[in-house]
Amino acid sequence: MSKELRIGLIGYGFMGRTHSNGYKRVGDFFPDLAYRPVLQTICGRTEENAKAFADQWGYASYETDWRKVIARDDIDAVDICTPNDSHAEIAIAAAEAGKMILCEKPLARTTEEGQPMVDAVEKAGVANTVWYNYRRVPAVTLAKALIDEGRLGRIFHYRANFLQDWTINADLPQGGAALWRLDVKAAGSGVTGDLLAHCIDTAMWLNGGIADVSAMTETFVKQRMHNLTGKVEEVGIDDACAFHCHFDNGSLGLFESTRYARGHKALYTLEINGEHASIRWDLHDLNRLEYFDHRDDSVVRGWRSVHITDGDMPYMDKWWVPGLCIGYEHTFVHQVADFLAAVEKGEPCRPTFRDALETGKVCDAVLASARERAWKDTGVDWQA
Ligand code: SOE
Repeated sequence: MSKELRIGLIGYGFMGRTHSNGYKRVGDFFPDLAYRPVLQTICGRTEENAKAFADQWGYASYETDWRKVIARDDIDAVDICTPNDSHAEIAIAAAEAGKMILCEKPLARTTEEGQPMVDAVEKAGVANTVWYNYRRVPAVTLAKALIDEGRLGRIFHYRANFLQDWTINADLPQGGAALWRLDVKAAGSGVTGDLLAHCIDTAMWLNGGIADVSAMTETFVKQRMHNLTGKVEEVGIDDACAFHCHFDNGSLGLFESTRYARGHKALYTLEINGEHASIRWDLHDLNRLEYFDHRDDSVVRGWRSVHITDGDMPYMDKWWVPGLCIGYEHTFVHQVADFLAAVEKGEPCRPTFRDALETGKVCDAVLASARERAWKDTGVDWQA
């Protein structure tokens, strides 16, 4: 008989839905876990919306003040899905109340804001994780295994892009419900904290720490109407960012992200070139991992497109039969499963708050480098 792990979800936007789906599905597909999430309460500021979300997703109750969620004795874990500017306050209060915490990425707007969050969870000794979900795409998880086995040999290059096009319209306002990602006060930064943070998390997981960076950013639309003030205000986020870097292992990195790449909705791609082999992956074709191995016989040497659906691939024994695909939403189910397994074993669920702080250090260095037009050391201390 599994034990209940009662969830208090704070925030009911896009991420509130992806996480809720993870909690709901996990028990059906990972039946051997010792813990079972219970959708205990959902919290949002607008009562009507919080109640509607609770009804739709099957939460037992709703709240309109996150402090009440944290004060409740019947909540074991707090899941933070609010805009970035409230992560720190909620996480620190939750840790002090002894709750486990699952926090949406990025951890915080800056390293300075994130450090007390790390201190709070470590002092309280509570389980914690940050939802960098792309680690849990089976093809990406497999890439990690292939790299760790040494199949690629020495790594020379790491390349990643995350391209979108949803903010090109100059009439799009900033701030408020769905558009807080355009408001620097709420988000902290633009594509750097929102999209490159994903690329940086995956990159350091696969290839180790990033030592220094040189970056450029651009804000293409400099003023937008602010939904909360009704006034036209300066835009403080970066619409596009490109940086290159050195990894601790001596390899070179090249990263680009923008929300102005017409035609690209969420194109996250990565490529790693090693001495023996290379790996490529693309979010739009997420069940495939491309692999080239120079050690193959020359007559058959070439890029292999491996369909990651067989039961011996990461996570895939839990899903369908070989040949049948899974999607974006499954990465959140995997993260919940890994979190529950980690709680059971008393082990950290990576990326922890501390791991996510290191990603934040790279983001801070990228933004500082762009601002000052100079190379910046990141100060990252990456723990494999
Ligand atoms: C932004 O559009 C966004 O929703 C990010 O916030 C997510 O983290 C990313 O996975 C998809 O794009």
